[in-house]
Amino acid sequence: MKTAIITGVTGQDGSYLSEFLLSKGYRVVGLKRRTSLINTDRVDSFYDDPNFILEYWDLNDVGSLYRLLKKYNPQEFYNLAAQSHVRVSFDIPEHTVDGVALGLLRILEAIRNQDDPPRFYQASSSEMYGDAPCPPTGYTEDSKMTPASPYACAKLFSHNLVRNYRESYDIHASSGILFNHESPRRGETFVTRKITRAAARIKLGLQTELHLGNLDAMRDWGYAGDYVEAMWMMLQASTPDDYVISTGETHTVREFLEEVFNHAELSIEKHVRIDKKYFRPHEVPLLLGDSTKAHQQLGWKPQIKFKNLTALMYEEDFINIKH
Ligand code: NAP
Ligand code: F7E
Repeated sequence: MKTAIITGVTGQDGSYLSEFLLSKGYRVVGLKRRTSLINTDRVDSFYDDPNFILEYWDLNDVGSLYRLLKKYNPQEFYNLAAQSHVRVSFDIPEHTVDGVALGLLRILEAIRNQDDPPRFYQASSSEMYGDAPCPPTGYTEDSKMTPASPYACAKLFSHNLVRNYRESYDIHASSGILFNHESPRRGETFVTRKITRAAARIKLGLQTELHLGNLDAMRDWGYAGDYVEAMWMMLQASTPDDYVISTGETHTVREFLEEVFNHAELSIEKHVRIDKKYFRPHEVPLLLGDSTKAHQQLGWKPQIKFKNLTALMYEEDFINIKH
């Protein structure tokens, strides 16, 4: 039986990846930080699976990392933990950068010092492109990157560090440059989930207004369940590499809003207000990814695209809030 360690297991991607690996017969060791309230909602459905183990750890905790690597001797290690909210990274830059950049450095150092280092996956991000000019068919692995937030700067540092460790120490370390991916388990303050949740609550008479920021920003939105499979595929490849994971479609926040509100038969004019507090000091105006390399070399393709994604997120929020 293979063992995989996943950091950030309580997050959106951590929960989908755990389910996926458990279904493939892995033993999954999920690392979570201590919180004052229980935050295992996303892993509750497989919490009792005998092959699923939770351990405490934090991105700044080097000692526990060495102990856990020794205890479980994993074949695969997925680093998904991060303060992942771009807007919040302007408010708490030091915390964000310490976790995303130095946290990753700590993990890579521990891994390269193992007798038999696990294969390693790093959660890189399309935010690393920032406001660099976008080619008509989308950003590729080789496109210029000009990150536009503390979060994105730290992710680019980490992205470069993974390549540096791969080349310097011959470890199997890959980075997935994942474009925005969403699901009913998406954090409630990211724009897609904020919209689907508010639409469901308005429909059910629990809320009257939804306050949003910049509706003109464009994103390449995919489905988290599809994207975690790409992470696993990267670690099964004979050689490590970097891969863009995206749908190849881009839409404005306004289009996402319209799609959901039309589906719910709600009026945007009546319920939506623009609020300056949700604008960012530096916006990333357009993200569009070209995942040709992942398709050709890994055989990966997204299954769920924009229209189905908006409907599935709204429907699940509606059902859960109603009950
Ligand atoms: P998420 O839902 O925000 O989950 C982040 C996870 O990291 C949570 O489990 C969180 O724990 C944990 N975490 C945060 N700070 C930590 C710390 N100091 N020590 C230990 N754990 C910590 O993020 P996601 O959407 O699943 O994304 C997974 C990864 O992919 C992140 O690295 C993100 O930056 C990156 N990424 C995401 C996207 C996307 O569109 N979703 C795109 C590209 C890259 P709590 O549950 O306790 O908060
Ligand atoms: O914003 C605009 C906002 O916070 C998307 C993270 O997973 O994906 C995510 O980062 C767009 C931005 O995601 C609101 O200005 C308008 O242009 O949902 P978001 P993000 O910043 O793209 C990348 C790939 C990651 O790596 C990150 O970890 O929507 N927007 N009004 C709003 N955004 C929010 N959050 N809230 C609003 O009210």
